[in-house]
Amino acid sequence: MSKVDVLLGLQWGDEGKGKIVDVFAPKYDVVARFQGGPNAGHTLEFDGIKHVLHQIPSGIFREKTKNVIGNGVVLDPIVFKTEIEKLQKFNLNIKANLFISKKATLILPTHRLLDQAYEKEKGENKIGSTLKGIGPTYQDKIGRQGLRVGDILADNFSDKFKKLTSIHFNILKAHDIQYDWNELEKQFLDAITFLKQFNLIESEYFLNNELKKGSSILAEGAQGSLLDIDFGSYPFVTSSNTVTAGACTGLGIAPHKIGEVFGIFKAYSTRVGSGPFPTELLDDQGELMRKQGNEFGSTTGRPRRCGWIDLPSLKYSIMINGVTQLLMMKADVLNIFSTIKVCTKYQLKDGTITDALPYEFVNQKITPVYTELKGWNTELSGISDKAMPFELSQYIDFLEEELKVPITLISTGPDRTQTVYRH
Ligand code: 2SA
Ligand code: MG
Repeated sequence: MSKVDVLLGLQWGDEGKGKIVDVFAPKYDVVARFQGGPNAGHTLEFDGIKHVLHQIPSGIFREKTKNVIGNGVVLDPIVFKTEIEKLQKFNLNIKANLFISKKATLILPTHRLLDQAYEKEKGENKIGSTLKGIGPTYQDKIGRQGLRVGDILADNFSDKFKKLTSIHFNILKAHDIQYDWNELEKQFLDAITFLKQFNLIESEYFLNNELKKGSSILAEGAQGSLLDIDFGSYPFVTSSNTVTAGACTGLGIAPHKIGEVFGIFKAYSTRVGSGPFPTELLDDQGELMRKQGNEFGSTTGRPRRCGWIDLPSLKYSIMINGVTQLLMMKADVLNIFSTIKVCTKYQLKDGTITDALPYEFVNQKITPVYTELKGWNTELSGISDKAMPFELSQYIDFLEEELKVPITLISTGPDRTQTVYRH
């Protein structure tokens, strides 16, 4: 029997998962999403065109790849419809290649309104959510009152929809949120009709049958490990398990069927939304990194916070995920820096030096302890493993030594072709 490889981000998201899934996709028969929803923005670039996918797995551009939206995902039918319509001009065989779990939870327009209301209520302490309704939808799932994709096929769907939205309206009464329900409801019901033409399936059977047939499956993570609901910097996290274990529950795959775990990280760090970020650069260098790396949210356009690489948090992610191979993205963004800093340890408020993440991570100021390395200060386009600038090799060796996992791929630009394989 074949196995499910997992590919996920080890930082706060936007590590470049979209590009890598696209590069890896030809090796896999199936690409599956196991958590998150339209809060994700996976950017793929090829043939000079940039594509941003929110809910559809990144294997959709490959003719022979089957794509699965798993039970762990929260699906917004309205966003889904828009996304499919945008893809129509590329003549992809979407209807044949896309499969959606009946057990995936539906995002209703009222979930988006609730997301807004809760963020507003939190004021200064807001999570900085993407306002896509992610938190409120997972709340309803866990609260056992959510609506699922499979429900749209039943006769009583509109009753269920009315019942849940009336619960939401009661909560919204206490908040000052403006909306035009007639319009939102119409959009939603149109999108539900649209959704019905796709393959709505028991995806756990589908995936396990594919494994029995010997198909190779890639589980594609969204957001990042440090945004995991259990292990991230709670409460500044997303509302799902973004780590490897989430692929088991989000797809119905047994733990021993997990194969390689690819951990993606950027050669530096970024974060969108609120929450702790020990190595954040609030100066010109941070600004330079943002500009150089074009660090703006692909879902919301928000500027991303930028800083140096953070090894204590990477080690933590590697541990929780069981990472077997590391993939380093956006090395080219550091071309312009003559010195590159690596945070190897944290200094806590009481002076303790540690490379572990303390429980109090969220509530105390952490001072990074840096090791400085010389930058390569040269263009990386067209380089190969054999002809890598010396300082870049040194940077990679240093990271491998610290992280104890091989770095098998370096990305030096957004295009499929700007990829260097190692080992
Ligand atoms: P949510 O909307 O409830 O999941 O927000 C909770 C926190 O999770 C963060 N989050 C993200 N961080 C990075 N990238 C994400 N996706 C988009 C992208 C973000 C964008 O790929 O660029 O366009 O702004 C993502 N999704 C959620 C979020 O910032 C909150 O801190
Ligand atoms: Mg992203």
